Amino acid sequence: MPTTTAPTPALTPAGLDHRHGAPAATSLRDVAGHGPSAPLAIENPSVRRWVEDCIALCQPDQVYVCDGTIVEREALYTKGVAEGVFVKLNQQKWPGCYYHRSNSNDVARTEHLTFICTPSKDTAGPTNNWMKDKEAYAKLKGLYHGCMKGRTMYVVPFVMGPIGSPLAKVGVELTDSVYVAVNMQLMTRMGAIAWKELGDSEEWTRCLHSNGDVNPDRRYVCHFPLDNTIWSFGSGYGGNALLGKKCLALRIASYLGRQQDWMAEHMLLMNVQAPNGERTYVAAAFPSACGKTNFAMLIPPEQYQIAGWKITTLGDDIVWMWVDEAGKLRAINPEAGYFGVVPGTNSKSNPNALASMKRDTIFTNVALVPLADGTYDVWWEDHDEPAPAKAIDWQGNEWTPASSTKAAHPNSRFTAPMANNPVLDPAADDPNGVPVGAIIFGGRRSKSVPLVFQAFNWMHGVYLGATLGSETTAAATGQVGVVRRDPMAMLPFIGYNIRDYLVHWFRMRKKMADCPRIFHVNWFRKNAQGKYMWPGFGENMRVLEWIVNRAKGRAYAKETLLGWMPRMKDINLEGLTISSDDFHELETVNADEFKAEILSQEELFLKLAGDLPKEMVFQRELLISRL
Ligand code: GTP
Ligand code: SPV
Ligand code: MN
Repeated sequence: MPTTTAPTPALTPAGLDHRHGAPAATSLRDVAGHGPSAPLAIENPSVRRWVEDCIALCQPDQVYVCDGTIVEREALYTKGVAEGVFVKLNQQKWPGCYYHRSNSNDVARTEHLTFICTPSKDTAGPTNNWMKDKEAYAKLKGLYHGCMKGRTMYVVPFVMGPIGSPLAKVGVELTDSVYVAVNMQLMTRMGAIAWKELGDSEEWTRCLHSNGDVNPDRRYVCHFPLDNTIWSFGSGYGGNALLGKKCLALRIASYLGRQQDWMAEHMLLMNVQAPNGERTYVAAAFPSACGKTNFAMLIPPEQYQIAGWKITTLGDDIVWMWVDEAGKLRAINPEAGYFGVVPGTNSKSNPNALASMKRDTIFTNVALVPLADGTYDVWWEDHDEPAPAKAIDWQGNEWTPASSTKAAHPNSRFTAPMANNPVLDPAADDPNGVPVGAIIFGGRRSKSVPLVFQAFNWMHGVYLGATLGSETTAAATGQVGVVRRDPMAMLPFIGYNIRDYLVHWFRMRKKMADCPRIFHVNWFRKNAQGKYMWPGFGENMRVLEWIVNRAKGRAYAKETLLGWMPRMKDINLEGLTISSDDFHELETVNADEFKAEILSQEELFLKLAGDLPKEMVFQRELLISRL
């Protein structure tokens, strides 16, 4: 386990500047790849053997081993443009930026086609789709057989986690998608650096991906946690295809973390710096499309800026945490880029996200806007600029402001290197990570759930996380807007039995000398008119200030049946036009509504049936007795 050191002070972490300085090791000719029988430039014997096996199975025409250089990236874009995978955007307005439109049947994660594959169903548990590992291998081998004929296989070595971190993990993804190869270069520490990190080790994640024929009837995202292996077929989209992200850094990593006493969580990681220079690192778990990227890049209201408050970002989607020798919980962000929701992003809602996507970014499934000079611009709903007179929508159809459909898909995304973020935290690339001062859980709840409250203690906090409810979003296919239980915002990402996952959370407390305080937030409560009652975004700073002060043992809170809650005067509302009636409505806990809430938690309890950790039963009893 790493030792505790101060964060490194460099603002642009070494190796993360994707624009300059990378050695030009690749020529344009090389990116065309080599015939499959040519000797592979891979030194690690276990990787070489596995790649050879996959070549024999998938039968690509060409094999290309990625080195991660900027020259290579340009060559991959050039190839992608020639193949119609990418459209180069107007380079004056969007330097280094490209556009991609995925198949319209392939625009979000497909949770019903995502499997945990193990010998026994109990390892996967009641919340995952399960396939027997042998059956899954046999079924997918049939699909992979010859699937890369006429295509190039890209060999993508990558590291999840800052180089040199004891938690850093190497993966190798084989893919027939040039889009995936370039995305992996933006999202991970990709290329030669991964071979160096790996050395001769046989401990690395085997990631095999093919777009196949992008047919939802032949689409599988299969995880083999016992074999450190991921096989994904038939989808080119985000979490289904960029296998370092949800598949490795959450599903496989959560399984490894349970065995090795660390945690992989669907969380953002940020630093809150107070006017006196005091730093508090905050990790927050919100389900997909519920505000992690926005919160991680929060711009404090002007009065906070003047007073000297600063927010800096370490990560926006995934956090790995462990307990150091001093008994403190520490965290790193395993990723090196952002794969963020685009619609709704503008200079008011999230200027830092907007700045992050100004250059060297891939836009997926937004609207494409042809310009008079033959070049292209992009547009999306709630853009700063008004809608263009004419655009091509995410399905490839002509779109005008009069169209009744959306120009950009609600789950359209940008891929940007995190080095682009103007408020990137200096410790974002520190292998020793940062100490976690507070953990926040939050969902999208239009009713019942108050703005903020604090758990009584760790055990209660784990219960709050475990029973987290949220209305579903466009980030996964299926119905949008229905409340589902999403424990720790990890329902789609726990790589093993949820019973063991919850026990792991409870037990982690015993390793810590002192533990982070745990909070629950809801930015999405609506009034009777259906309007959000809380302004959200930058104004969330006001709630964050209270959280930080509580975590440091400074702010007041009253005891309620849900937990510790601020009174109106405990939150700085100066400059906000929120009446005391509105604030009380926002923080109201209605006992009858909470009875219904407890009943709806049964959905989760029933799934866990006889396997419910006893801490969960007791916390539930305590809550009921407080009602
Ligand atoms: P994933 O990348 O899917 O994991 O999503 P995420 O959790 O990073 O969510 P993101 O920050 O991209 O926000 C998703 C949507 O929530 C966007 O449409 C935002 O405009 C909206 N949103 C984010 N923060 C707030 C907030 O404080 N209040 C309101 N009302 N909406 C918000
Ligand atoms: C999410 O859905 O939580 C995402 C996007 O962060 S994806 O990488 O597609 O899973
Ligand atoms: Mn996410």
